[in-house]
Amino acid sequence: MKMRSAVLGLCVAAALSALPVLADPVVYIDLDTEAPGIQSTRTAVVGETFKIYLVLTDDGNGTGTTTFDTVILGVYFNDVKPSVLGVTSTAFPHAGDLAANSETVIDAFSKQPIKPGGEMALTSAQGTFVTARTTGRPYLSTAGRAGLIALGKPFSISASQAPAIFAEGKLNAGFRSLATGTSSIIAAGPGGNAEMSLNGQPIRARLVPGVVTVVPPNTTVQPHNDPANYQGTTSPNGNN
Ligand SMILES: [Ca+2]
Repeated sequence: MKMRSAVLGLCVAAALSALPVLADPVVYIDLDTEAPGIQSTRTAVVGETFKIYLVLTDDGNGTGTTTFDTVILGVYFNDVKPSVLGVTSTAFPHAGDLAANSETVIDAFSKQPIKPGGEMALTSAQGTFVTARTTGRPYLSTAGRAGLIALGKPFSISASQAPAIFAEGKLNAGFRSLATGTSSIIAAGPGGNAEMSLNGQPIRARLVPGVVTVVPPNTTVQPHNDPANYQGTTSPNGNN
């Protein structure tokens, strides 16, 4: 019996190693659009409004390049309690430099051509909440979903390129008065769908949330450009 399971294990291992190793796209939330690099944490005082970037990278696994013709992301937050973060219904996201990654890019919902900086159509993501993959808690709020489609040549991101900004959005801290607390923010394919696709084939991404701590008014907040938060920086003093 032991021998049989060992042989079976070898067969499974051989079958797994024969599978193509796919590139591994990653979706980050950059919580500080002013500071270079990706900041995954920040502190905000009640009433503060701040911008975020939804950033796509490829972590270099497998082929090291991800090609896709469609990307649709919903933004979700308030996984600990309601109203720590909120959005203004009149604040629409703007397309990032990914909109220039292919010759002809259209908004996934308005179907209109779009360039970097262009206002994106925002579609309700109500009823498509996702559960935080890391904590198992459901997200209570959503900013809606937006998307880009490349006509012709697909989008391409690789580990050797700078991270591509999908969109810039805006969030309010302490959406109801004195809603202090913590919230993670995640960008994910809505309704359990994949984040991207190519010719209709779904491509799942690894999702890295940003974590915001909302503190009472008149709290002194340290600058957000703490080098320890830089992606890829391991030295706490940022000297490496
Ligand atoms: Ca940044």
